[in-house]
Amino acid sequence: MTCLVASVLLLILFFMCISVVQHFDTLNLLDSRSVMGDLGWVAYPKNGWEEIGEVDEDYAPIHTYQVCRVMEQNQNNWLHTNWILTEGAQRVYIELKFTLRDCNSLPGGVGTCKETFNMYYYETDEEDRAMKESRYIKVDTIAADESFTELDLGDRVMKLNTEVRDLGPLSRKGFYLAFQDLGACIALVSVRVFYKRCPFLVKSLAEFPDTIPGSEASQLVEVVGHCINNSMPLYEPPRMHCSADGEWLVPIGKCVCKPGFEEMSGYCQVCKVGFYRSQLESSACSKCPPHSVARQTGATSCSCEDEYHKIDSDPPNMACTRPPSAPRNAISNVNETSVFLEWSIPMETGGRKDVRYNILCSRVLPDGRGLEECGPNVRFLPRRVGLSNTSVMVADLQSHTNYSFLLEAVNGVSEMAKDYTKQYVTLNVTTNQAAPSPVSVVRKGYTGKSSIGLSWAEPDRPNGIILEYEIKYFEKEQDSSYTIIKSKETEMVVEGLKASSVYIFQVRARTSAGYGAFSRRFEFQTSPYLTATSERAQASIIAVAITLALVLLAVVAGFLLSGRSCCNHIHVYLVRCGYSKAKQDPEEEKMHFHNGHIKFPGVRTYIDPLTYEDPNQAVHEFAQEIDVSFISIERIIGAGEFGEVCCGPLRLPGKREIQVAIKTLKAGYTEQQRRDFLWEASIMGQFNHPNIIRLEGVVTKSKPVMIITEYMENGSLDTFLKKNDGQFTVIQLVGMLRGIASGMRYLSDMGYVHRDLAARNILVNSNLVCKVSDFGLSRVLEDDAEAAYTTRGGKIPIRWTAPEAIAYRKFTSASDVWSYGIVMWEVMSYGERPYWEMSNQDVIKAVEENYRLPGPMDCPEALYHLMMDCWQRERTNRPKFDEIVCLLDKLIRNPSSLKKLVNSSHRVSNLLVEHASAEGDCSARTKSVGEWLDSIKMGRYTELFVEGGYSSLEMVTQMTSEDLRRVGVNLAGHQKKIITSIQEMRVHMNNTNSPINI
Ligand code: ACK
Repeated sequence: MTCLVASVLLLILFFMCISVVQHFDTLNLLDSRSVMGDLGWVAYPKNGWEEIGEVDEDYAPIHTYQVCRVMEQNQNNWLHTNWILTEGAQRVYIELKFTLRDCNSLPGGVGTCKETFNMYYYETDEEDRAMKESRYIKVDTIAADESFTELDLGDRVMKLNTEVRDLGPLSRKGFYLAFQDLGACIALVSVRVFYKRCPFLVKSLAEFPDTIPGSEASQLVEVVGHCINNSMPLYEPPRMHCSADGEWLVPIGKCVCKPGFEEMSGYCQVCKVGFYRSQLESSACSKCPPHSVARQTGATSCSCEDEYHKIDSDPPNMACTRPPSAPRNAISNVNETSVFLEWSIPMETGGRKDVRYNILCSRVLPDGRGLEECGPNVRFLPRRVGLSNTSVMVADLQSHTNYSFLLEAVNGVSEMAKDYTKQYVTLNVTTNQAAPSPVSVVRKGYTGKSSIGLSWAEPDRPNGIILEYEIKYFEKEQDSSYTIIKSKETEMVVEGLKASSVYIFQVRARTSAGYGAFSRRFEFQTSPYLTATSERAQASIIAVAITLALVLLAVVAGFLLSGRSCCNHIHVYLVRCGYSKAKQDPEEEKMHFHNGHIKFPGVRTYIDPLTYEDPNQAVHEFAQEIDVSFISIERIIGAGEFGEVCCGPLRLPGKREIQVAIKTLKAGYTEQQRRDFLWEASIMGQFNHPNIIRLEGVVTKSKPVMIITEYMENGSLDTFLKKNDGQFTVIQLVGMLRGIASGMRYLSDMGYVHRDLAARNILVNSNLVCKVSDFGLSRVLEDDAEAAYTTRGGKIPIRWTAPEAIAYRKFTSASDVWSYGIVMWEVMSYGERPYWEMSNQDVIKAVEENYRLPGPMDCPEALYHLMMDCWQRERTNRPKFDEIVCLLDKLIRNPSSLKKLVNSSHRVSNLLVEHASAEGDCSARTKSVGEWLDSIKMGRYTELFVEGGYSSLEMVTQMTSEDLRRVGVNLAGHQKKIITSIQEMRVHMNNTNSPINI
């Protein structure tokens, strides 16, 4: 026995030379090797475990406990540690290093020899040296991976075992460990007790404190970060999740420097004098734009120099501006009593694009007696003030009259420039043809309760052939609203008047020279009685009223029968208000209705660059021109549609150097190709969101033309996933999906429909942040009638596109949600091609027949349910992007909800699954009786079912054939079809314990 003990000791000395590597994430609660004095552990009975007092080569004590009573019966030797404080950890790890003797190699044979020992623990809030074994709970039986023999001792071959066990959830202040030997030959060389911790971290300007993981191995502890000095949260407070392994996972949100500060080397530095930073979204302080200054550090905006101004809606990076100079080259063109005025834009626009023109019209009084402002009868087309074009038509002037027109240019800051003398250009004009002279007398004819007959004589000087008369009338003292009717004759009956009321009438004649002046006013009163003539008129009014009432009734009836919802009522109301276009024109609908409600002014909306006549203007409205000398191209990273995609540093003066991606337009392009290329920049430049690729600017003033965007180190998502197949945790994948959904929520809130959402169009940066990119395709689809089948890639992205968008180009945020479902599938299958090698035609057909992609391998059921919801045929049933973000957040917060994987029957690799969608998750909707009957083409019985009291599917599943007959399903074929479906539902409910969902 002494020999055995000695050999064990030899081995121990050898082990002491092996240094212990400690992970920085772990914190020791006990390390028997680092205790300098006596360990003070208690052995019972005394002749069981014994401590071997040795020192290593540095004379540090080695605490080794050994026991080797293998030849004796009934061994029960206990070794208790001291009280170990948990320091708040709920789960601790115990690392044991020990050697164990192989029983077979013992000289006397196996005997009672054991090759295992037991580890126990006892939790307590205070020190308790009573050591009652009954209080101890067993952690595990520890066996050696390798035991040593006599031979090993001879060869000095080391067979040190290391075993780690974890303990939790712990809830007391401390605990004891105990080792029970039942007759083995063991040397316990070291015991280390530690816990894991997510270490203090600064990420995206947010500090996350040391965090102890939760007690469950799968639990993530959400920690809200604290923004560092002079920074603040962007959109939402930054969050990280501490895993049981002491790792920080799934960063959400971030901090950014406050306005007036910029990020430099992980800190927020104040903007220098002459620089400013106004928006949280912009990254660095910018130099004050022309004609503005920042005299203090930390400026959030720059103030304008004297005589220069800005209006609230001017972007912060816009120069300060001045009012414009006068219009130039004004000319007039007289046509009878109309004048067409035309001019050129002012020499000096004041640095603004919002130059508008106002016209002041004056009539020169006869004999040069001065000027008189043109009255309200003169018409200006399109209008008199706020003209954006450089021409106007002035009509209904008097003939043979001198006029003076003042043309004035104004812009957004004209009102603010109080001291500025307005600059005009004057045009003098003489009309050249005489209009008829005024009608001198108007007579009253027969008069009824609601009508008055009028007659008049031709003007004294018609000055040509009279084409028609205009009769203007209004109720006396109500001249703010009047009516004009026309007549070719010199008499007419004015109808629809009030009884016993006084009306004012005026008449004027029109010839090819224009209108003459109105006659003076004539007052006539309607009668209080019904006359024969007016009775006729009344009768016809009643007839019209009845007809109108009938038409209205028919409309309302049709409306109710068609079962429209209250939303359609809103539409009728809008039609009446003159918004009928909103319904007819899908684009208009987009403008007026946003997410089901009217979009209010002030909510930022995406502006279609098409609304700009000049595409160049659109580009420069939304994208900053960058001087090519600030860019260095370092290498080519890919091939884009219009030319190579490169990367390199961008060094803007006064700004930190950043790495950018550079899309180039290849030489020999047509004007159309240049426009199409820059189109993307006009769109991208309008967005500002952490999950949308950021546009830095454009180079259009030199060749090649370039679009500069932020650089995404990991390239496009599909390639990235294929390269890293199986490398990410589910939580990391969900984090990526959450980012994409958040970007899409922003786009849909802006009213922008992407139309080509796919993993290949998502870019990934070094922090695994995913950003939506590729804003080029949408226009092509919009304009090109053939585009459903010929987009720039040759085909519409059929596999990613919702059926209604393929069938009739109904592209909406809901069709983007369908594509998002496909992206989810791509992500969860690490970049697999949707529908594999199926042809596009087969894909269209399968989707049409309600087949859907099966769940990817190892895909959490909750995610697959969400995908299936995105693929609802009825687009209004698909979730909205904000619901998707909300759901993904929920899953991230509660990762155990991701544990249940998709049932293998939903993962058939060569078959698609029939669409029956989510069971029991928060996004699933319970199918209604009507929807179920529709799905089996028995929709005609919906009303009978509901009237018969079967209003839910739960009730329907209780139905018998007799019940069916009772509600009124009499045809045997129909009964059979419905009963079969009910039986299927019963099976489904028994299997899933959940209601029937669609
Ligand atoms: O998959 P990739 O490496 O990522 O190859 C394509 C290629 O250019 C053609 O589009 C890559 N690419 C495009 N934009 C960027 C960007 N902003 N950062 C990094 N790579 C980009 C894309």
